[in-house]
Amino acid sequence: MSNERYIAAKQKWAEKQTARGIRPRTEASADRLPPGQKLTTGFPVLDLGIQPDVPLADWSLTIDGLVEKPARLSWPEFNALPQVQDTSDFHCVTTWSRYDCRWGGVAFTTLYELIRPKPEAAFVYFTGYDGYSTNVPLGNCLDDDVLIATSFDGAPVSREHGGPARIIIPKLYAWKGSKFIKAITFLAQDKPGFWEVRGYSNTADPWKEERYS
Ligand SMILES: Nc1nc2c(c(=O)[nH]1)N[C@H]1C(S)=C(S)[C@@H](COP(=O)(O)O)O[C@H]1N2
Ligand SMILES: [Mo]
Repeated sequence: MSNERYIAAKQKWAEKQTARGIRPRTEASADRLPPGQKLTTGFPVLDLGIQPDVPLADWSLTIDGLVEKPARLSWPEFNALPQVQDTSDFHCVTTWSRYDCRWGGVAFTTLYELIRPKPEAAFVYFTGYDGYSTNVPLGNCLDDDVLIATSFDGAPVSREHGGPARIIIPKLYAWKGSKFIKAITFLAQDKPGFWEVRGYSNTADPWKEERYS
């Protein structure tokens, strides 16, 4: 991970913050729906048949692997980190997309600063309380719209949608964002997650229709 890329991400983030979380859309709507997707106004639920009940008193987020300062944050500690809001579109590989999801929580870059990945860290492995996992290159995680979300449309993220906290990576298909997030591990080598070992694309770019490999 080059420092340059990190600084560029931080700069974009700072620019956006001046707009106080309001993100004007300049693209024509025709450019907004990735190929093969259909717009939905509902919010379908996709999970492994398990929606774990994690009482806030028992919740923690572990950040470990190739980092200078591993952390295990309690719910109050996590929520004391700087909070951000971001509105983004959500694309599920099963062909539905939902526009203008209003997420609030902690920017991935905030965690990055807190735990300081070692130079050899190049991949991030996410684990959920339901046993789910997924893998993403570190570079994708440093985009200004990536966050650990605790609110959706101004209310706490519901259990069915991955509460207490879930990962949002808008530029990738939604399976790359773990619901019920439990641990974030920094790795030197890529390690395929739950769907990635079951034939889903490793890269998951909706604009390139990287659905299955
Ligand atoms: N922990 C966990 N995260 C997950 C999943 C899951 O089954 N477990 N499903 C993924 C898939 S395939 C999608 S499309 C989205 C669905 O999020 P939603 O249920 O809030 O629509 O979560 C992703 N993250
Ligand atoms: Mo999905």
